[in-house]
Amino acid sequence: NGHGSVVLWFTGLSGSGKSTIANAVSHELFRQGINEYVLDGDNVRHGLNKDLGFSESDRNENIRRIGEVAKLFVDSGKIVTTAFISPFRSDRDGVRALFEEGEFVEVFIDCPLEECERRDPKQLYVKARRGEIKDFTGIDSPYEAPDYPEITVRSDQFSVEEAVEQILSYLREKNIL
Ligand code: GGZ
Repeated sequence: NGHGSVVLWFTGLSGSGKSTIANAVSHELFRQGINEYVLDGDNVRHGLNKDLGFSESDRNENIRRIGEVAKLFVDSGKIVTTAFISPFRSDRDGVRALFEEGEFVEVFIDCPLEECERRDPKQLYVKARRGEIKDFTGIDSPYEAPDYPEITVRSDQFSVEEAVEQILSYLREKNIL
């Protein structure tokens, strides 16, 4: 398998489509016989990071650990996709600094808050607006959009299939695939 090893580091609001697009990219890479893995809330926040909540310091630690795990996967030769809000620029830049040039591909899943709130698949925004969940990203906790992401996906304007194609064409262009 002559592919490069990189981390596709997704960042974006809750409900922006990170997990959906990450899993669709994963499915397509797997179909192409590529050695890949997805880290997301389901396999990380329920296990390795189950001691962490959503305070700023817990999010810092969540992202720091995920960055270190992603680094291990990249060292093992995989393409790893991560799907976490990762709201703080300094945390994402700290992860970027663990990697060689070109190994860290920041993928901004850009979707306006109003659209994420309209989708609200888990009714979390409704609860956050009512004050039933506190420190909710975009409501009473900040989201710092990346200044120079390698890829920006406007998930409110393009389909999941188009988003996957946008990401795969970047990987082909950079000779990662
Ligand atoms: C943001 C929260 C919160 C708060 C629970 N703020 O849409 P989801 O449900 O499935 O994804 C969100 C997920 C965010 O976890 P991350 O590990 O990605 O966050 S971070 O990178 O900031 O550490 C949401 C749910 O957990 N959730 N409470 N207060 N999202």
